[in-house]
Amino acid sequence: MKYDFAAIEKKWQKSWEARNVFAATDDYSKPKYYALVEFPYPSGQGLHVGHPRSYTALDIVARKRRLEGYNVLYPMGWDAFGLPTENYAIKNHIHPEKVTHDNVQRFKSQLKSLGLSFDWNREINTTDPDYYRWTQWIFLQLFKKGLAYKKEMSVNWCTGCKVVLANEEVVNGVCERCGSEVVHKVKSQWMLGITQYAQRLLDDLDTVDYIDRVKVSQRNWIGRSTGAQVDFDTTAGDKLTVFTTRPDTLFGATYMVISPEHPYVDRWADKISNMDAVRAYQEESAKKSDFERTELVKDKTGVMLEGVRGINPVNNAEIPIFLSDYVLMSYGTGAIMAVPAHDTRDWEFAKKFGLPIVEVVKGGNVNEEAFTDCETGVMVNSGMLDGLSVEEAKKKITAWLAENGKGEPKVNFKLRDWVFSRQRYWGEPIPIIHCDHCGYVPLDESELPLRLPEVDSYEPTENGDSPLAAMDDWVNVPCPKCGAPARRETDTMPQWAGSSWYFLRYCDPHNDKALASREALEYWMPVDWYNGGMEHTTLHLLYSRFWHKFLYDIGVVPTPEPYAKRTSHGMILGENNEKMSKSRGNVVNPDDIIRDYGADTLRLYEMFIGDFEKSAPWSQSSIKGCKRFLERVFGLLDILAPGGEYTPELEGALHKTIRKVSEDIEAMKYNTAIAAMMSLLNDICAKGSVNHAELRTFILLLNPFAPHMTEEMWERAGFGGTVTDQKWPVFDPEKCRDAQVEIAAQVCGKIKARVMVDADAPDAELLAAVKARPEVQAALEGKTIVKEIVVKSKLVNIVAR
Ligand code: ANZ
Ligand code: ZN
Repeated sequence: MKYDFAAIEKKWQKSWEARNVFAATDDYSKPKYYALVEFPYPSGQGLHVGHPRSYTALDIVARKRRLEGYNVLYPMGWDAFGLPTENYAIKNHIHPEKVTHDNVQRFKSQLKSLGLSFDWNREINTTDPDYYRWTQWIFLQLFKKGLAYKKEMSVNWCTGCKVVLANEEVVNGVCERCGSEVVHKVKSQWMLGITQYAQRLLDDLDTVDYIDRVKVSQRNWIGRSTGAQVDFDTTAGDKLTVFTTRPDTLFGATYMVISPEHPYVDRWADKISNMDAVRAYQEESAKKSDFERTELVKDKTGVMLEGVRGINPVNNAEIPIFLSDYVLMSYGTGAIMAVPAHDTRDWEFAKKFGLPIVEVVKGGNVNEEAFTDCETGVMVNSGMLDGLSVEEAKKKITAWLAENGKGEPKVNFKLRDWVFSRQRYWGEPIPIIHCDHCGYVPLDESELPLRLPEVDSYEPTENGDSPLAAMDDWVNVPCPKCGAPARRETDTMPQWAGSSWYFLRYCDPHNDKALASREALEYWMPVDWYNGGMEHTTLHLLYSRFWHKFLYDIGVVPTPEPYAKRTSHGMILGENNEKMSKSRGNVVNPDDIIRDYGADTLRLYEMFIGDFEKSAPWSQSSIKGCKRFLERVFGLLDILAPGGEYTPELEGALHKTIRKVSEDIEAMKYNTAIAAMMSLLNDICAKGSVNHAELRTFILLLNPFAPHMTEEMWERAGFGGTVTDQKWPVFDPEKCRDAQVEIAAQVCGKIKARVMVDADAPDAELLAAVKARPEVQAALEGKTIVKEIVVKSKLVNIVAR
C-alpha cells in the first residue's frame, strides 16, 4: 500500500480539529496531567527545527497520558512582546501589533502542520490586553507589597538597542540580543525584589524534580555564600566594613580594597592626597562591564588611597587601602580585606603592587601561588588561631569578632534584584502614575488593562526614554489620589514579564474576573512536566518561580512551586556540527522537511536524532532512514492476518517492546524507544505476517511518535473508532523475562556461590539475589559493606570489612 503522507496528514489534522479531540476538559473529577513546553517568541523567521524537538517530546508524553486515561492539558501560546518585533516594526514602518499578528498566524499553521496535540481553545498571547491586564495586576500586587520599587542605579546599557538590560541579558560583556557593547549608565529604574526570595528559591529546589544541571545552575546563580562581615577602623575615623568568606585568614590581611564606586571615596576626598589619580581611575573603570572587571583580566589594576589607612581589628596593624575594579560595588559591602597568601585575585594584585604576602594557612607555597585549599591546612602566624583547622578557626574568629563588636556572621547572595524597566514601546505599560505630591501612585485595578497607546514612532529617544514619553495626551493625567496634574510611567515591562505566569492562564484562559479561578488552579497546578531550553534556567525559570512564590504568599495560587518536573533538550545543530544560523546558511526549514518527507517522519527523526538532553547535528540521510521505517510499517497492512491473540513467535517481543517504549518515554529516551520498535518490525517481517492483535499494539506504541500515519492504519485495518479513543497497551512482566544467565556471587573478590538471574535484570535485582544466598550471608556475618560492584551478566562483588 502506498504511503501518501501528504494526504494522510492533512486528513487527520482536519479530523482532530473538527472533533476537538485534544481539548482539556473542565471535568475536575478525572485525574489530570499538565504537560508544558515553552511558548515561542513569534519571530519573523518562523519555526526552526529546534522547536519541534521540545514540542514533539512532550506531545508524545501528552498523547500517551491521554491513552492512559488522564485529562491532559497541553497548551500553546505566544510570548509576543519584545525587541525583535519592535526593531522590525521600526525598520519597516509596520505596527508591531500587525507584525505580531502575521508572525503568529505563520507559527500557528506551522505548528498545526506538525500534528502537535495542543489544545488550541486555550491559546494565549502576552500582547493581548485581556492577558496583560493580569500581568499588570500582578505588578500592582508586587508594588503594594514593596517588591516593586524605583531605584537610581548603575544599569547595563546596550549601546545598540538603547535599552537597559538585566544582568542575565549581558553575555560576555555584550548584549545577548544584538551583540553590541554594554556600558554602565545611572538611571532610575523599576526593580523587583527577587533577592527577598533568594533563600526560598534555593531551599525549594530540594522539593522539585528538575534535572541536575538545571538545579546546579540555579544554585550557582543564586550564589549563597556564608562568611562574616568585619569592621575595620580607619585613620579617617569611619569604619570600613568588608564581607569575607574566610574570616579565618584575618591575620593574613595585608591591605584592603574598595570598589571604584565606593561612597567613601567622596567622603574622604579632602583626606586623600592623590585625588586626581583616584578620579582618573574611577572614570576608567566606569567604562568596563562587570565581566571585564572580574573574569577576563588577569592583569590587575588599581590605585592606592594616599592619606587614609585601615586598621586590622585582630592585630591593630595599619594597612593600605586601594581602589581596584576587581572589587564590585554590587556585591557584599563593596569593600574587601585582601589576603594575598590565600586568594588568587589578591595574590595577583599583591605581586603587581609589591605588597606583603603573609601565610596564615600552612600547606602550600605562597611565594609561587595562593594556597586556597581549606580542607587540609593548619592555621599559622595567627595568634589565638594557631594550630586550628580552617573550619575551627572560622568559628573561633567569628565568635571573637561578635564578642568584641567587630563583626558578625553574614550570608550573601550573588542574585541581584531584577531590573524591570525597559525604555521601549512594545511591552506592557507599567500601571503607575507619578505625582509630585503623592509620589508613585498605583493605578486603580478597575482601570486595568492600561492599554498601549498608538504612537507615530517606535524609535527609542536618544536620551533613553521610551517612545511613550513623547505622547503628551497619554502621559499627562490627574493624580488618582490628589487630582493634581501628574504623569504616567512611560517605561514598559521586560519581555520576561508575560512569561512569568503564563502557565497559570492556560488553566482558565478566558476568565475576566481573575487571572484564573481558584478551582482551575487547584485542579491543574502544579505543571506536571515542563520541558524547555537550558538558556532559560537563570532567566525565565527563576523569574517565574519567584512570581509564583509571591502569588502563593498572597493566596492566589495553591502551590509554592509552579513546576513539579523540569527537563531540557539539547540543541539541533547544522550538518557540520555548528550552530544553525542564517549567516552560516545551514538553517533547515521544517516546512521543507514536512513537504518532502511528512510531519510524521520529521517528528520521528527529531526523536531519533540522539540523546534528548544532548545536542545533535542534522542529518538528511537519517531522515530518509526514518521515512523508510514508516513506509515499512505502513506496509504491514499488506500482510495483515486475522487473529485476536499474540502469536507465540511474537508474544515475548511484543511484551518487551511495550515495556521498553513505555519506560523510555518516561525517561525521555525516545531514540531507544524507536530503536525497539524498529527491531519489533524486523521480527514481524521475519515472520511474514501480522495479526490484528499484534498490529493494534504496534500502532498504539508508535502513535505518539507518528500520530497521522497510525490513525490512518487503524482506520484501514478496520479496527473501529480512532487511536485517540484507545487505551495504552499493557505488558505482562512474566512474558518479558529474558533467558537466564549464571553470575558469580563474590565477597571481597572470592566466589561464594553461582546464581541464576534474568539476563536483563536491573542492578538492584542482581544484588538482592546475591545477598539472599546463605553462603554470601555467612561471609558477610559481622562485617560492614563498604562497596557493591555489579558487572551485568557476569558477577556481583560485595566488599566488606
Ligand atoms: C578575604 C578572603 C581570603 C577571601 C581568602 C577569599 C579568600 P564568594 O565566595 O563569591 O562569596 N569579595 C567580597 N566582596 C567582594 C566584592 N564586592 N567584589 C569582589 N570580591 C569580593 O566570595 C567572597 C570573597 O570574595 C570574599 O572573601 C572576598 O574575599 C571577596 F583567602 O575575603 B575574601
Ligand atoms: Zn497626588
